[in-house]
Amino acid sequence: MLNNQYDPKAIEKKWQGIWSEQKYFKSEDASDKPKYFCLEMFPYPSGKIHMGHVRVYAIGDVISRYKRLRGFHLLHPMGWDSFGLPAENAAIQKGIHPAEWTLRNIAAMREQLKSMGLSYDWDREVTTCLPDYYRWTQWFFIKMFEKGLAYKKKSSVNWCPSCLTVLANEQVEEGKCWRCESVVGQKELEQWFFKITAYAERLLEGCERLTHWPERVLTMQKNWIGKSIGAEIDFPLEIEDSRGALRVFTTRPDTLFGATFISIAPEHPLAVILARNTPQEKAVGAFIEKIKAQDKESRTSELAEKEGVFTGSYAIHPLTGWKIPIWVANFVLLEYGTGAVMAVPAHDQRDFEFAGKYHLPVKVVIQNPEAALLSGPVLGSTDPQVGPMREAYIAPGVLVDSGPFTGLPSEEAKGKITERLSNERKGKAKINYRIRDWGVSRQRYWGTPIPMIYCKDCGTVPVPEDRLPVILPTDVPFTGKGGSPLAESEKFVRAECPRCHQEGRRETDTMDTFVDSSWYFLRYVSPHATDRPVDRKKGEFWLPVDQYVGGIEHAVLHLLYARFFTKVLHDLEVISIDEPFSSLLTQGMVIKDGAKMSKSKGNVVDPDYLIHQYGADTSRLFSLFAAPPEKDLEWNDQGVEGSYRFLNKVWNLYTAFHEPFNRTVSSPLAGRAEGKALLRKTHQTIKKITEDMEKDFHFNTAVAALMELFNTVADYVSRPERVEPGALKFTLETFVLLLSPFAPHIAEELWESLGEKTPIFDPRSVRLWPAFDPEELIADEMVIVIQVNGKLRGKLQVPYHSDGESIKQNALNDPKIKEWIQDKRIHKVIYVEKKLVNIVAG
Ligand code: ANZ
Ligand code: ZN
Repeated sequence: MLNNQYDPKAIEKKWQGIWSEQKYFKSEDASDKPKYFCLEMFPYPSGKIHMGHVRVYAIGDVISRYKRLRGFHLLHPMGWDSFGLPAENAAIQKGIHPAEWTLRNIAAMREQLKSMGLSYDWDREVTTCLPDYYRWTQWFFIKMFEKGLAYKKKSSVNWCPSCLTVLANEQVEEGKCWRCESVVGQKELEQWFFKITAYAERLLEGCERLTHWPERVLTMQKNWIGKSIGAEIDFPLEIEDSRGALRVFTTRPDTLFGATFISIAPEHPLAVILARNTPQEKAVGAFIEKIKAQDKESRTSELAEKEGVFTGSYAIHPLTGWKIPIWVANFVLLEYGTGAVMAVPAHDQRDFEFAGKYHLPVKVVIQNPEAALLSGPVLGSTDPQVGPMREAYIAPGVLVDSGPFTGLPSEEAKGKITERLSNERKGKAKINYRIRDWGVSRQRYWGTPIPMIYCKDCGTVPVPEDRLPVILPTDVPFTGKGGSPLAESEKFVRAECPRCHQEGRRETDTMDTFVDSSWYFLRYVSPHATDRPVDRKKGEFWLPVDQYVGGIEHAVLHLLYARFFTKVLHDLEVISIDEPFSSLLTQGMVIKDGAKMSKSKGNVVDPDYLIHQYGADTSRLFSLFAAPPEKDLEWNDQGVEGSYRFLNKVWNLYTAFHEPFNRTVSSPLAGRAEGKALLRKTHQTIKKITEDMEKDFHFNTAVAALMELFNTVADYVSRPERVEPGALKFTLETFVLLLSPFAPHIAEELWESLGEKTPIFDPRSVRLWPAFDPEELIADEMVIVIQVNGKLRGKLQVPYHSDGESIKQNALNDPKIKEWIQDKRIHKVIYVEKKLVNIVAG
């Protein structure tokens, strides 16, 4: 018997209790059913879930529950991305130890997630800050070190003066720290790097196989990897006691004859040397100092003012022998290509602006064959103005003024010129990648310690496997000042060299938290394995992740790093897959009053309040109904009220009508037209929702279809005398099953009220998702249009399965049609299947 009043609190508590006590969502590592690994990006344990979490976890839960009902064997786990800055900041500000702060937050958030009724296998929980997990993060680090994929080098790093830490390029947004928004500076440090560049080509190739990833994400990944096909060209130097050459990288060797100067990066080692003993020496020194103080992002942005200074020296053009001035320019990066560029102002916009500013010559070497001739002053001209060109001509075209290559199409000339340079040993074809190695050192406490020991005789020695994990010490003061906090712990720093046993020093940097999250999804496969990170056999059963759900903000970094790790671990034979996520869904943000919900904007809605006030089912239903998953969700109080009202109406209808179902149900289920129409609507809804779920997860239209079906039922039962119990029972059962992935608690309760003994999500129940009967989708009758000489003259209602001949006869015998054709000869009667009859008469 159902209560008269919908009481989400009571129902949700009851079903969450049953699910967890009877371990409905525990995943065994084998099954006859096909497996399905559904995963949402795990949260950082900040202390409280927010609406963004509600949204992403509701999406993942609907997919998981739907797949369960479709007969899949699910893995749906949850964990905590629990190393990171906020814990340490809390330690500095509030004096709580990061471990305590983090574990307390995890406990609170676990309860919140449980109150949403998410179908997780909580026995597989993974927590990256615990030694049983980070021990394997350290193990991977050592394996990568042994393979030459982890190495140390001195490099200029982004330094946040407020967080006092190194930031990865990706953590710098418009020159500011991604977390605290302080302006980022530069600092030289010895740093650990992962050689992701060694995997650039495979990461790029892999994109082709990711056919179930959003195009937008793939484009961002490809751009980040940034493959450029071109050439390296040597420009001999014209300075005393140097017979060397300045090497440039270009993607446009076809424009070689238009190179009128060379630009090098301010950090380029030749910058100072070239200026030495020239009148430019002082100016170059000052310029370099000025640029070094700026951060790279803003310096090289397209909008940044192009600036530079002449070095006082020249290089020789490799094919024409011309003398070409060498400049230092702010937009040239040392880390990319060779750190030097042959400037072709006529065909490169940055060079064009630079030439305009410093009155450098512009020489056109590519003409658009379809347009008026471009003209710019030629090299050596006394008129240094940029001429009639308003911007660089960057499109392909035909070569002019290019010696023996004049007249060639530019695409063809790229190869020809490269070939010639190559033959003369003045250059060669070259592929460059924009992606840089991944700097993983952090001068922070709350992260995975890097398991390395420095010995004055043996050098850099990894901690032996059987001595892992290197445990984070607890005797570290949190002042928020200075370098690595671990360096403050004497006990930690002093360590015996594993090779020669004399005293050495431990590495005191910890790893970027992106390292932790680069393999957590693999750990869910065998979360308790103590002798290996991932059980390979179990991995073969569960991997890859079939569906990954998370925010678009992770489109580049997390996803790229996770793909990189997967490939490395594949090569180490830890796992057999080499792409981690078969299908990716990137959900939109939750917006309120036109801005992303955030504490700083003061526009947050607390999920606790929502769940307390309306229940988990309403919260889930609202967040799934309000927008398609990949679009932003605009918060709206009425929407929540609406979802709540809907569930109340559903409840009330079932309370009123669960009586008749106890009667035996006859077959066929319906004899009357109304009953047949109800069954038809039910089958159509099954079809619609199944398609929405299968295709791009259109949960919002699926919920809309459910609401429509509900209205049809409500209308049907409004006149009890016409209700046929069979038809109603079928529809009410179906409706509950269709509702169950979205609002699982109320669905279980209603299912029980229908007299069902096995709960919907009981793993022992057989496949439950309803199937539609194609026959039932069809109406009994159909309407056929009758035309006479192509003009609409009447309509015919006939049984759906009528044959063409009898329809034609019916049309000819129709009294209205008879009037139109009475004095005419019938030439032809055409029947268009299930649509129309056309009578040709005259
Ligand atoms: C001559 C040229 C002529 C270029 C032309 C472009 C157009 P992507 O596609 O990003 O690889 N370049 C090379 N190294 C650079 C560096 N370290 N810093 C800044 N710019 C650099 O771009 C390659 C092009 O960017 C190269 O081709 C070079 O300019 C410039 F009509 O060479 B080009
Ligand atoms: Zn040693």
